[in-house]
Amino acid sequence: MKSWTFLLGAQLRPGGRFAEAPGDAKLVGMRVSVLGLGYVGLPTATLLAATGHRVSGVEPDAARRNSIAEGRFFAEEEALQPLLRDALRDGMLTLHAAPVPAETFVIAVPTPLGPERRAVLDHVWAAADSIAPVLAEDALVLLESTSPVGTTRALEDRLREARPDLRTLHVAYGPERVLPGNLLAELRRNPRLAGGTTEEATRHAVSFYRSFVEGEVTGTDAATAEMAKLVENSFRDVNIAFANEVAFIARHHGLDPFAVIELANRHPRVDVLRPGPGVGGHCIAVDPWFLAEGAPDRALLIPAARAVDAAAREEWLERASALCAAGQEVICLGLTYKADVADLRESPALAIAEALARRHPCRVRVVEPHLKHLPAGLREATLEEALSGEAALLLLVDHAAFRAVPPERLNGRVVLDTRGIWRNV
Ligand code: SAJ
Repeated sequence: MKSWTFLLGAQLRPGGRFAEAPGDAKLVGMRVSVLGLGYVGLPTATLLAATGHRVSGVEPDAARRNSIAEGRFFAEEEALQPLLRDALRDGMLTLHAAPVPAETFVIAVPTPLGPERRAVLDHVWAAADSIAPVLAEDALVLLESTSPVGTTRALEDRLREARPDLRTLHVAYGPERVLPGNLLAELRRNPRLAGGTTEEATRHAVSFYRSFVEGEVTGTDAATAEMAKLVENSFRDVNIAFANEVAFIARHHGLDPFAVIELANRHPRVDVLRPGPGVGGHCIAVDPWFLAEGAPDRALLIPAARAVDAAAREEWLERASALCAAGQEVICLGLTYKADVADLRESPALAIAEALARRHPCRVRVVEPHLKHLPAGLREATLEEALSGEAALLLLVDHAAFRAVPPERLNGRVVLDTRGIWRNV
């Protein structure tokens, strides 16, 4: 039985699914199926359930389903845990290996980068094929996975081909903008886009997001929403690459790049980002290629930015490697892709530490306070060992624990600080 209700006095149109909702009317109590319970899918499913939707979370990986059921998944996302526990306990969120019927389907599956630097959409197509048999008339299908321009339209074509019997189907793109480390708050508060393949689909998608998101929801068409998402992360990638190029040039002149950038940023319209050992995470290092693949001949800056990123990794690897070759032990501080998360996806710190350890197996150890176990092949050191010994220190991640090191403990030590947090010692 359909049981959604509108809040704030809006009317439910008999037989309709999204009545014209006056003002800020909100839709709750809908059956929503979220496909893929990862970084985006799990917080989304949890927030939807907390808002009053009845959510079926679809995750084919049994081990991940179990660890979600036991509250062991994303334990570092502290704000998420109580909401997730409540949603599971109250039965507002149920876990499934395959899709069950629902009014709205949210596809939040991975879209990795393939060997040709093109998006691999296999998981999206598999998700589409899995929901096709359970789609009902008037269903809303939302793609949230980061995807090249045109994917939502292709998704709709695939669903229509599988279900030619459906008269009405609404398909839209609803990109996420969450920052790992603060998933729930970002999901709730960030403004977001919703772009349908038709105006009606856009309207339905906007209503859906307004039902659980506090940030402004802007409607657009599917292709514009797809490209806007790619532009956001490419903008960051290109700007971090610029910061790294500034760092190369500053070091060439014997200058401190962080001091140069700090002073340049005193200009009211300048905001250079921070140089580092390169960009990691599943989004920023990947999405620029999805943007470029749509028009490879027109993408000049994006591949250049990616090349600068590779050069930043290379520079720090070579500098540390030279120390090892001269007989020095090097302790790498940090492995994760950014500060204060336990996430190793596309981490430049991990890539540098692993390459260094492969070259000099006996001379490299690693401190990573956010991981219980280091990846195979890396030898562990404690922060205290790093600070009290003679080894050179390669600071790769600006974790709070490393920021808190008193400057006097680094006196007289050989320090390679990729992040600029110890540069004044
Ligand atoms: N980094 C630098 N210098 C900086 C800022 C970041 O080297 O000045 C590095 C970080 O160390 C890290 C990488 O960039 O390796 C990315 O970190 P991040 O915090 O900038 O972003 P992510 O990957 O955690 O999340 C991004 C966000 N996108 C933008 O800020 C435009 C987030 O809002 C997106 O939702 C997310 O990608 C995503 O899922 O697409």
